[in-house]
Amino acid sequence: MTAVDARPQTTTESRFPRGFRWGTATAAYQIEGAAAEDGRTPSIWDTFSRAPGRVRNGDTGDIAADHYHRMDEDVALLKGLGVTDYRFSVSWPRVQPTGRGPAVQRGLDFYRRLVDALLTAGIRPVVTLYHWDLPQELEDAGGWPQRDTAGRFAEYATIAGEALGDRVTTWTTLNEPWCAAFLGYASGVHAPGRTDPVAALRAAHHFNLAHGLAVRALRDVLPRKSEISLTLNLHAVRPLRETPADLDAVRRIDALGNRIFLDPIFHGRLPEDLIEDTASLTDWSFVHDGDLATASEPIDSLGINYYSPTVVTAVSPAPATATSGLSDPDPGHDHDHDPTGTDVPSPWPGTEERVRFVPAPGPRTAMDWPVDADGLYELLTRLRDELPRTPLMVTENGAAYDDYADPSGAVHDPERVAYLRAHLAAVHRAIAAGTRVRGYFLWSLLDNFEWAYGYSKRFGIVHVDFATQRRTVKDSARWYAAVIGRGGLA
Ligand code: IFM
Repeated sequence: MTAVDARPQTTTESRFPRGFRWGTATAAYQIEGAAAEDGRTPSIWDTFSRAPGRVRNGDTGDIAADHYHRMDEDVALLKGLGVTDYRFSVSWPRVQPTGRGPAVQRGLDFYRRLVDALLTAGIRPVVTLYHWDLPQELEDAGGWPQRDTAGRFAEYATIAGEALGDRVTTWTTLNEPWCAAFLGYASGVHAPGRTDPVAALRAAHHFNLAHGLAVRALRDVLPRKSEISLTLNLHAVRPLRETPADLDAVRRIDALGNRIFLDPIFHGRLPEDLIEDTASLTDWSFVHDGDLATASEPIDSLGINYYSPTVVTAVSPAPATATSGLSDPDPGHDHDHDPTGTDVPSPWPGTEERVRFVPAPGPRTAMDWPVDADGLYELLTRLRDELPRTPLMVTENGAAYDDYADPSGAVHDPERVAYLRAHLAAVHRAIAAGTRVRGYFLWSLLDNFEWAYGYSKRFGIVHVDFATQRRTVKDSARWYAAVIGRGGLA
């Protein structure tokens, strides 16, 4: 432990820098509902959630938290929290239903109203362009494994930038392309539910390309002071043991989970070890000349989403030795497991024979994800060292617990408060250790549609009764408001 780690968390020492951005985050399909209103057409998540057995309880985002109709109430909640920023995503099929051609003004009007309401409340809007809701027509044309989708995305970025760029200063191109590529196209537990490892690798590359094309498109239409970013769910990967074999397992997962995006976007190259590790699957000839230069178009900051660490061990040819003393294999975390409880293909193409995921120790959230704030500190300080000039934002962090409103109407969620406190302390330690973290966005403002888990997992600091759409502020929301008010942890 370093000297910085050992310092006690007193009130003074846990104050965050002046100007620190305190936010909450949401995503369109998870909260908006109004799935067929004002010209919106189905996205891959509308289709996926309707397919039998794909989403727990057959839940869909048709109504979700009905944010489309309750936007004013939700902005009032944000104002009550005292957040400086609010991160939300624009639904592509709401503003450009077929994924090509002209925009639908009624769809854009919703976001214009939202942005205006936020600005009136003194809250800075932070827009994510892609949080997984690809227009179904583009999936029908091949989806993200198809190169043309990257070009379509740039066109959509232009539409959104032209409509909102006069009032939105912070833009994020993609949210968690790892999940969209590998859970969507390799393990199939996310939309569109395909299980083709090569398609997933192609999708990952086309996300990098789409990001770079969108950065260029946005720079063309946004005012010069605008800030452009992207958000990655980087994996804090640890070896089970400090052996060369386990360290090699870490290297493989780091390549496929982290450097597959970091290297193209920040260095204009693909990791050589990734190309070698996946050589039996693809020769990467879908990467064309100039793609990596496009992907590495300079950006202004990097968003990090962090929930829990990943522990790996090398697969040994002698299973009795490899498994002794270990718990059951963990297929990874962050949605890597199938919520329906059945076996699914690995979301880690090319590593299946070599790497085993191991449950990390410690308490767990309702997602069964381990609570380990040190992983966030590890990621942030790694980025401090590897990308010293890039400001960082924690664009998502939070936890699901089995919350309920008690007879008095209160929602007590002490475990979430403990989780948030530990992770904010980790952010604070990282800042004290010289990491340029500019903001923290709590996931999530509202209980919402948790993808393949449907409404069974509650991440909100505001409870939503999905039968009545009644919002109830949880204890964690009051706690977060107090943290924001004092500018740090007590
Ligand atoms: O709900 C998701 C979000 O959409 C993306 N990041 C992880 C969250 C919790 O699973």
